[in-house]
Amino acid sequence: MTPETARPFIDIHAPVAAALAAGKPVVALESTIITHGMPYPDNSAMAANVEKIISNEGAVPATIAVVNGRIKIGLSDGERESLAMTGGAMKLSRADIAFAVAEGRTGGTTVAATMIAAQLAGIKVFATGGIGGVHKGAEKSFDISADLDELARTPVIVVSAGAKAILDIEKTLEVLETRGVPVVAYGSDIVPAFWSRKSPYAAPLRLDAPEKIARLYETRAALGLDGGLLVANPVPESDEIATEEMAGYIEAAQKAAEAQNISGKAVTPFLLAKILELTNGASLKTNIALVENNARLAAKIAISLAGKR
Ligand code: PSU
Ligand code: MN
Repeated sequence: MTPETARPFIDIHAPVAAALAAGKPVVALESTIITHGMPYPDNSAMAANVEKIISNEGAVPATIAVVNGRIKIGLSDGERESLAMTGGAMKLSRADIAFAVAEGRTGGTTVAATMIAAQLAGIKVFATGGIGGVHKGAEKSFDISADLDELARTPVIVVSAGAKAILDIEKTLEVLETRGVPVVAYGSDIVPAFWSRKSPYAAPLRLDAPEKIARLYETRAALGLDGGLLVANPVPESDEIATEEMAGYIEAAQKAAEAQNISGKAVTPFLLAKILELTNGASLKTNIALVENNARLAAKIAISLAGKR
């Protein structure tokens, strides 16, 4: 798909189209976190709130999804609410976004599919919670998220709280390095672990200002280096759950997944739901806080990039 041939399949929400035409800052948001990552109505409130945060920062939010076969770049309040309520939405990555379009289906876009759609629309910055990565036990299951390959090929800045701690963070970092993806910890020497501010791993790169992240992105483009940039933004201290505390919940969730033979696309949503249950909702509160924190930083990066032209 090139932007030209993709155009007939894409609907750009009016405020997003206006911002893009004027060179104003736009921040893309994913929707698997809405359809598969959080329960209703928390997902709906989170999605609306994150958009508001981006607007308040001075950028234009564009929540991306596939609705009845249309690639939506930005949703109206009503479209966003009905997506949050949809029971049967697909989980769309690079492998199945075209299927959903061709078959007129509805789905939430993962980090990978959201990057693809953002790139088609000309959006350079994208905020999420945590990226997919190398699952624990991947040496047996081969379960490695398509998000990693997408980061290697599609030039979009992805602002995350690191890789979800349900993953093998060390192997995830190794794959990102092999595939040439810069991993930049924001204001930290340590890679964050989603619900916790710290993992056991040193940050491959560190930057302390949104302008510096924008400059790194432009420098990579100028050097002809393909692919995206992963920003790992630690969750605010007041919202974190300590690494040691999370470890127990993660292990229990993993055991439950094994016992119930959960595999493939179902693994991440299952683990997130299980952890929510085990933490009595505390993990969800943290998840929402970190997405909001990432939206704020993504808006600042987009503003810096827009100011450069
Ligand atoms: N971050 C969250 N919740 C989520 C996800 C990310 O806070 O539900 C989603 C993202 O869309 C990510 C996907 O791309 O999980 C990864 O799924 P998989 O491991 O199957 O590639
Ligand atoms: Mn997977």
